[in-house]
Parts: sequence; structure tokens; C-alpha cells
Amino acid sequence: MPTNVSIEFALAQKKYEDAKTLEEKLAALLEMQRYAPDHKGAENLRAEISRKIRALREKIEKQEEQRKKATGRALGIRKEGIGQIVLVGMPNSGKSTLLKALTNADVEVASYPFTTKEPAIGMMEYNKAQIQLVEIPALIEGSSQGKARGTELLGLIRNADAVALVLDANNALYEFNVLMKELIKADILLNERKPKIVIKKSEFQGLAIVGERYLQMPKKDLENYLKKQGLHNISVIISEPADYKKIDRALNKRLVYKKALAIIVDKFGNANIPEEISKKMKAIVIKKLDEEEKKKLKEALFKLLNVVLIFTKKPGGKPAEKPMALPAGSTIEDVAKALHRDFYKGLKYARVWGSTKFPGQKVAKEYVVQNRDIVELYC
Ligand SMILES: Nc1nc2c(ncn2[C@@H]2O[C@H](COP(=O)(O)OP(=O)(O)O)[C@@H](O)[C@H]2O)c(=O)[nH]1
Ligand SMILES: [Mg+2]
Repeated sequence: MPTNVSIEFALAQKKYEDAKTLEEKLAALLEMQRYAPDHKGAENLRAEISRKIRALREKIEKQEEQRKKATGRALGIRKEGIGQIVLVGMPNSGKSTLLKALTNADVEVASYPFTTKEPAIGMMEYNKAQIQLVEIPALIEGSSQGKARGTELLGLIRNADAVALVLDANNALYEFNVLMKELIKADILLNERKPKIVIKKSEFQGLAIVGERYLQMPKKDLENYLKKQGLHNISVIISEPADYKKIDRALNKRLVYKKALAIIVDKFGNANIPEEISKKMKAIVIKKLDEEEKKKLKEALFKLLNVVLIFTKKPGGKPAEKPMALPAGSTIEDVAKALHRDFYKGLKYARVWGSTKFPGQKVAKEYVVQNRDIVELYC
């Protein structure tokens, strides 16, 4: 190794040497590559880094395939209701207490850690819809390295629709930081937006970059960056300002993005919400778990799912007992599609009670429905 490397390079190299997982190693190598000396004498070094990156990518892909197979077999809790939210926290934070208070689940609440050794499932009612809550056995520092069945537990989180972090008020910020760190290491990002960058393998030779005007680096540099990683035949479609961090995220196929909130369990009546937490996600302090607090919690948990509940009705009839859940932003046309193919084909207009100015107002197919609307379709 040449001695005239930058401090950034040396630090990245240290990260590489300390890295425990393949993903960490890859991240460190990419950093080394970025800071590698560019003079002629360092050619071998650069080539070696590129070689290592290519080999690691292949290894990660293989590992990923195996993991996928394993997930199909062992992991994943069958989803029920309109969405699955996992309760994630460190030992003794109050997960079981919450699950018990919000659902019909019969779980053990105890003052010693690791009481809950298997995921516990409960169904929470919200406006006649059912939301599945799953208490995940406690995460700890090192879960992402497989400690305390971490790989399996993080797999369950990866599969869920949304995440509620359950934090003990006495230690909220510490617990928050540990959980966030473990989740990030497991490639689970909370409340982050997926970059609007699509990277696809291409059947054609060469790199095609679309959306060059969004690049925050010279196009040539990005091309070199990708080529050095062994990515020669790909197309990159960029639809928003993009720096290397965003490009790396788009390249990392293992990343998942989840909506999240924090529930701070205040056992001694002295909780405040640390700014570091509220900057990242909505945080709710729970003191007594009375009806009012439960209502607030249910509302916030429902919001995480980003769906609207729609009650359909037949002309002249009563609204359906149970609502249907559709992605937020759905239209009358989507309601019809979800209900029945025939409705969708013959749809003319609808009447809506709830979000419209007048009860039973006539609306067109393109009308965007809101939560708890009652909808009558006309074919
Ligand atoms: N005072 C008080 N104690 C709580 C509250 N929530 C949980 N605890 C206590 O904290 C301990 C751990 O609770 P548990 O729900 O089993 O935590 P888990 O390990 O995260 O499932 C138990 O002794 C609970 O009684 C709360 O809201 N107020
Ligand atoms: Mg528990």
C-alpha cells in the first residue's frame, strides 16, 4: 500500500478492516474507492479495490438469494387485517403492555427483560377495520449482527407494513439511537424517502444516464464510479437532485423504507420528547394508557399505514358494516376496481357522504376519496 493516502482514505480503510458484515465491508470499500489516490503509482491499489467491490457484490447477491429462500420458509408472519405494524423496542420498554392494551392479545407483562421470546400478535380495531400489531422480541445492540436472534427479528420488521418504536421514557434517546443504528445496519430505513432513481440492468452495452441535469457531480465521475463497481451495462434514470449518497441508496437493493412513529412509555410521569426523536418521526408520550391515550395511539398507528377506509353502500341500502382499505390518494375508480370488475367496467359516477361539500354529492370517477367516506357507485 502506498503511504501517500488521504486521511479520508485511511479512515475508510480502517472501517473496512473493522467491518463485520458484507454490507459494511462494501460500504467501506466504496468510500475507499472515492478517496483513493488518483496518481499513476496507485493504479494497483485502485484496481484491487475495484476487484474487491465486484467480488463483494456477487457475494452479497448470493447471500441475498439464500436469505430470500430462507425468508420464504421460516420468517414472516401471515398478515391479517388492513395492515401489519410491528412494535419494536429494547427489553422492558413496554411493548407487551401496549399490545395488551390495544388488542385482544394475551401476553405476559413482566419486569424482567426478554419475557417475550416469540413474536406476539394481536388485532386492534380501528373504525371497524382490523390492524395487526406484532410485538417483536426485544432488539439489543448487536441484533444486526445476529445477536439474540437478531437476523430473524429484523427479518420480521423488514416484512411489516410499518414500525412503532416503543421507548422507555427514562432512556428514550439512548434506546432510540440503538434501535435506529441496528435498523440501519439491517438496511431498514425509517421515515426516509426512497430516492427517485431507478437503476436497471440493461441488455445494451454501456451506461445510459437519463436525467443528467439532476446530477450533483460531473456525469463522467458518476460513470467512472459505476464502472469501478463493475456496473458496465446499466441504465440509470434520475428524477430528482442526486448526490453520491442517493446513488448508493438506489444501488443498494436490500434497503427497505418504512413509515414509523415513536411511543414513549412514561412510567414515572416525567417524560419529554427529545428533539432528536421528534425531528425524525411523530412521537407520542403514554402515561396512563386510558381511553383517551389509546384513541390517540390508534389514530397515529392507523396513519402509518397510509390508507383510507371506505364504506360502500348500495343505492337505498345501508353502508357496509366493514370498511375496505385503499391506498391514500385512491379515486372512485379505484373503489370500483377493488369492489368488483363489473363495477369498474360499467362505472358512471358515484355519490359520496363525508368528504364532499354536500352529503350524497355526485362525483366523477376521478374524485379522490378520503378516510371514512361512504360511497355509492352507479353503473
Ligand atoms: N408504571 C408503568 N409501568 C409500565 C408501563 N408500561 C410498562 N410498564 C412496566 O414495565 C415493565 C416491562 O413491561 P413490558 O410491557 O413487559 O415490556 P416489554 O419487555 O417491552 O414487553 C413491566 O414491569 C411493566 O409493568 C407504564 O405505562 N407505566
Ligand atoms: Mg414483552
